[in-house]
Amino acid sequence: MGSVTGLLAVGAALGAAELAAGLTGSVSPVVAVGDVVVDATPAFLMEWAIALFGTADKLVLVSGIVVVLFVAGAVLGVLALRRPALGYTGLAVFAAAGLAAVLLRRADDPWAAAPVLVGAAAGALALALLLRSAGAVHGPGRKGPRASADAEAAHPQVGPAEGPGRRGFVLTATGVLAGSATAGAVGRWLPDALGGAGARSRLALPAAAEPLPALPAGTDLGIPGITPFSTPNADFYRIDTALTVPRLDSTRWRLRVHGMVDEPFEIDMDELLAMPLVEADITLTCVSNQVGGDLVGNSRWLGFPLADLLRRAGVRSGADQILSTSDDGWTCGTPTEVVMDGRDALLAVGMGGEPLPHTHGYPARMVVPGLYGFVSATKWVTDIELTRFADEKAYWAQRDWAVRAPIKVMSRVDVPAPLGRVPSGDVVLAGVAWAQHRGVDAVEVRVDEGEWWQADLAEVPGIDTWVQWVAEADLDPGQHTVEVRATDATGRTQTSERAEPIPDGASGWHSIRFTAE
Ligand SMILES: Nc1nc2c(c(=O)[nH]1)N[C@H]1C(S)=C(S)[C@@H](COP(=O)(O)O)O[C@H]1N2
Ligand SMILES: [Mo]
Repeated sequence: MGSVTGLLAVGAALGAAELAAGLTGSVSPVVAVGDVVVDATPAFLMEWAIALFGTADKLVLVSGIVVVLFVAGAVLGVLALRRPALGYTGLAVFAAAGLAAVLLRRADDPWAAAPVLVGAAAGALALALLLRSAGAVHGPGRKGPRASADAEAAHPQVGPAEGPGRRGFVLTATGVLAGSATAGAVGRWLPDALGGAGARSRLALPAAAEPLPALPAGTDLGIPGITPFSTPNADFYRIDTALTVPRLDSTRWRLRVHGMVDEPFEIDMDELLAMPLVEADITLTCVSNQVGGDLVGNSRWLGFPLADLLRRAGVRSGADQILSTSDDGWTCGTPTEVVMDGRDALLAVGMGGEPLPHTHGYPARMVVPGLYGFVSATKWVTDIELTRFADEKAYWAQRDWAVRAPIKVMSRVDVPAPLGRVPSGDVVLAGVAWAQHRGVDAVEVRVDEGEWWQADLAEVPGIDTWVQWVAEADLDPGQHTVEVRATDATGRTQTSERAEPIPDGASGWHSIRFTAE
């Protein structure tokens, strides 16, 4: 009964905290604790967790925290049955830890403490109610065997071990459980359901002041199994450190531009959407993408040129780093000169003809062609500070990743599929290659380490996207290996030298084995 009491008190605290977080639009304490754990975890442990759990690492962490809380709750509940003060003290200790975590992460949010305080109060209330009704069974007012017998006589359906006290406890427990589950569910669902004017579904994006022409015919070769030129939003890879997807309200969103500038300023979404927006086709790539990996995607982005935004603030000389920060506290350092050199670096609001999906940074993110995402593509961006690389280090730079990270020229075989089986004779080889903001000049393939020959390239709208390639080989039945390498427009050919993603991106040739039959 003690462990049930403890479990339910923890459940009540978590449910009420989620409800309060949903109502106030502030961070869930469990997520805040998770963020602090992630921040405090040494890089090697993080990499191990990511290697082990992949993109499920966040779910594993949040579940882990919840399990720890419940186990602690069960133990405290047993103790509380003897000494209630122990139960309340335990609750207070966890509340203090939660409070520390949310204040560490969200010192600027006036509501940050509310979920923890409401949760602690609900936990204490549940504990008091449950201890009282448990006390009716075990405590000083314990009913003797006679009372049970009486109860049995009055309510024959109640088993011999049951009594009015125990039934009271079961009723209280059921009530607490139902209340916490409802509070938790409503808290999670509330932000979306309430979703007023700032909800993603309500955001009407203006057309671009300078719309791009439609993609040239022939960007897609239409080969079965090849990566489509335009990645649908739903299939776009997602990489970030956020434990739960931030779901921002566009009417509350603000971007502050400050630091080494003449005129710091803030803009909101209405102002941003009233400015002349542009479109750009840009392929995004993650530095963690392995050779042959799929952490790369292409979209048509809608946004305001970052360079114009910075010009409005007036960048002071010496400010070589644009340090951007997301709503959830992630930071990113981008070379100022890259953003100012004329390329289509955007403060983006649209992706693939829609507002940015929540997973991809709604309501606004950065997109800079030619740089890996970790040094350029801040999602849920709320702060841009002009600073010096020598003065401030962004999130991944603090964890031994590169400070400057242009995307390496890379190519991938999509067709045939790895270890696939194809009819012998004329075999189609196809895939994609990228060298953003330089452009791909050539793609070569070779089979079974024979001579290299040139693949045909599809059309591209510019130098900031990937390109599809295709080649044909006449192959006898048997096992074959195909390798691919690209050359960018500066004449640099992809190196065969294998490098791991850390610190500045993987290198090496992609090869796959398949069988012709
Ligand atoms: N707020 C925030 N933005 C972020 C990140 C992050 O962890 N947090 N990760 C970056 C990295 S490493 C990459 S590769 C891109 C991925 O963008 P996508 O998830 O839209 O594909 O987002 C970048 N922007
Ligand atoms: Mo990334």
